[in-house]
Amino acid sequence: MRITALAGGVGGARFLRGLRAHLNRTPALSDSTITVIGNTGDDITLFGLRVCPDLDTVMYTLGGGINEEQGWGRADETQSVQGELAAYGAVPQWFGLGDRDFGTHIARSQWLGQGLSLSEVTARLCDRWGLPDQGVRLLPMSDSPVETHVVIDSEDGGGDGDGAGGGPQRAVHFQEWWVRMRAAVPARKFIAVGMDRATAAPGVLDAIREADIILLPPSNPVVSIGIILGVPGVRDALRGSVAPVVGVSPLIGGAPVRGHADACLTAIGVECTAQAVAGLYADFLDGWLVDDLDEPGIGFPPRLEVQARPLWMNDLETTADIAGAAVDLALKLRRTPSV
Ligand code: FO1
Repeated sequence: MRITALAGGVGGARFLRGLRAHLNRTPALSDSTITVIGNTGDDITLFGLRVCPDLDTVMYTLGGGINEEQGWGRADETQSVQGELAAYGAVPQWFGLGDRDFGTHIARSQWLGQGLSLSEVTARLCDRWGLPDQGVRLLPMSDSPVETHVVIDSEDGGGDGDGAGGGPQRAVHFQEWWVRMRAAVPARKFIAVGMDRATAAPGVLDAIREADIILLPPSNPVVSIGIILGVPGVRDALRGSVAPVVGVSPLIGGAPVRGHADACLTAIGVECTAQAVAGLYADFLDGWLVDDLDEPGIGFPPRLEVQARPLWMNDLETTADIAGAAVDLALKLRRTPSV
């Protein structure tokens, strides 16, 4: 079976690892392939190197190299290079880059500099991590650079405003808002810089059109899934897909499982509920897994098949069960073509 998933960072990557585990333990599905369409809106250039956090998080998590307790970056890390950069006063120092992780960014930047596309570079990096052997293909959503920037009030986050609030605004890179400011200052708007010139990377639209089922892992609906949906053609392909689209709520009982999805949803004026997130996807979503804390019968878009089950991805086994429930719901929706 061909599965296509749109994924962001840590939550998405962990779900995908559980999905692979579920497929491997299910004989009828073990030869299934997974095509991941990865968010590149979090990408940032630091010290002359191109860093792709969401692509790397999926790659390291599936490849077994992830720093498990952080959910991002490499296991067994050291910070010698960052220490040297700090000694030279090279900035920024608020984004933690380990020595092993630098290897990925140097290789990526070298190959991009030689004219390879981000897709080609990502495929090379994933080869090392054995993703093809797992039947997993990781595609950047676009080969042209797209960066999420966040509009905040100038006086916030150490700006030069007059402190009176409602004054002038400024835009900061998503990573500065997410990491340095810990998303603690109100985001007034998210801008996907470069999206107006972006096209879907090779294979992205076909991966949606040719999928047997399409899954939305519990990634951030605004700055991960939402950015991928902004790539020309992606949303239309999802709307027109024969394959059922099943998502997993990133919110449990009205709170994000991790990260700052609540701050992101507030910024776009959307309630922090499983219902409201389903509403963001209502034009293409067929099925939606919510936690038992969220009442499946109330406030969801009509015709959406909602199922409640525990959604805490505590360990690989539990995550495989959640992924299995999403696959089973999609297979059920495949059998009952919408009238
Ligand atoms: N997140 C942090 O909270 N602090 C960091 O210093 C940090 C460094 C970092 C380096 C490489 C990488 O791939 C991810 C990193 N992240 C860090 C996580 C990153 O901000 C998020 O994973 C995504 O961009 C949002 O999903």
